[in-house]
Amino acid sequence: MLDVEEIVLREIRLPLVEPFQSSSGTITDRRIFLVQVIDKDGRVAWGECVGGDAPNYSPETIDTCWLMIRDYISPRMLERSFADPREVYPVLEENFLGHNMAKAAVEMAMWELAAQIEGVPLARLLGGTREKIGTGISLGIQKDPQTIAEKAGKALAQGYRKIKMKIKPGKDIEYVAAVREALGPDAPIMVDANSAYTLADMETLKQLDSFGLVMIEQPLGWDDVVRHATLQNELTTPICLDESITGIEKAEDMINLGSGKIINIKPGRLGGFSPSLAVHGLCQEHGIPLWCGGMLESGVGGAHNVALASLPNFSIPGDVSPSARYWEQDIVTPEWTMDEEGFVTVPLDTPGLGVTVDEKRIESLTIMAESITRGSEPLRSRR
Ligand code: OSB
Ligand code: MG
Repeated sequence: MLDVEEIVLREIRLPLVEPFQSSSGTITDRRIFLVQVIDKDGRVAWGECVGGDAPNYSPETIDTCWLMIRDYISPRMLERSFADPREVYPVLEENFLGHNMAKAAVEMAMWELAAQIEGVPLARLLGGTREKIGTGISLGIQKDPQTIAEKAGKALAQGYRKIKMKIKPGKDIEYVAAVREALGPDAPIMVDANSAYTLADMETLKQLDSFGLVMIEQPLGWDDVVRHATLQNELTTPICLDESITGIEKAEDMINLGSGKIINIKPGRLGGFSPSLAVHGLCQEHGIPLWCGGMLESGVGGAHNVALASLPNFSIPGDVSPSARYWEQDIVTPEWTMDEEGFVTVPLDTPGLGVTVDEKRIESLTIMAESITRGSEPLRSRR
């Protein structure tokens, strides 16, 4: 039985080892939002909310998530118990639109709590079958084509199995050409535009088609599936949707309209593990391959992503890079590592997350915290 007694929200800040630039902005310090779900027996399960500092990837931010978790999500977890983590998502969906990243942070912690109670690794509770997962890297926009080509070459030599580069108008064709030239014709490279183009950019987008990319991620509008279908008709390179796939119905639309051929699943964007599993099943039925995206998570969110990516239809290497690619020091032990072949090992020896969360370090890094229990008054009723 999942019987939650307290939910603790915490913000910590971790500087990235190098700033990360995409078409939507630059991140230097990641504001990391951790959620602790504590049950009546004192078990502690962790969630990480992937909301960003600004509403430039999705409409949510870390601050809107905080409000939603405190005032709308936590009360629903505290006022009842759950026999199964699959019951959590429907409760969060009832008369509660959007705010997927906020919902996901708690929903995923509830799955981890269930894994602890059942004494199984989270990966296995989710239905994962893999023992190791292929790893890719997402490289930010660099100052010139030579710099990105060097970084991509280094990543390939380190073993990464998929090299993704961010692009935006004006920093695209020459940059991709430089990377393709440096890495050779067979290297698995792809681009991610984070919604920076429109159909008016058709000429540029068609030029991208000539580089043998494994896919083009989210070239058009963040919630679009219609124009992406028009574009996919014009391209031979598969389109992969990220931002646009916010639920099972969007995935169905993509398949029915032909808006893309691959989906990047981020459980935060979808509202948690339950909707992610639903999209996984749908895509498996329709022969749509998946990979697990990343949101510059700490090792806590990384653990959730690794567990999900162990499911069978995650057949493309994910953006689940080792800790050292992001941080000087992660907040879990052991840190996430990658072998020379570009694989991360799925932890299967212990129940739950499979890594130990460094609570002492988190405590010392905490800049804001709030505890919610059954008696807590929501902000909206404070005077
Ligand atoms: O579009 O995949 C994206 C990071 C933040 C927000 C959006 C995206 C990303 C990344 C980084 O590409 C992936 C990672 O965590 O390594
Ligand atoms: Mg993306």
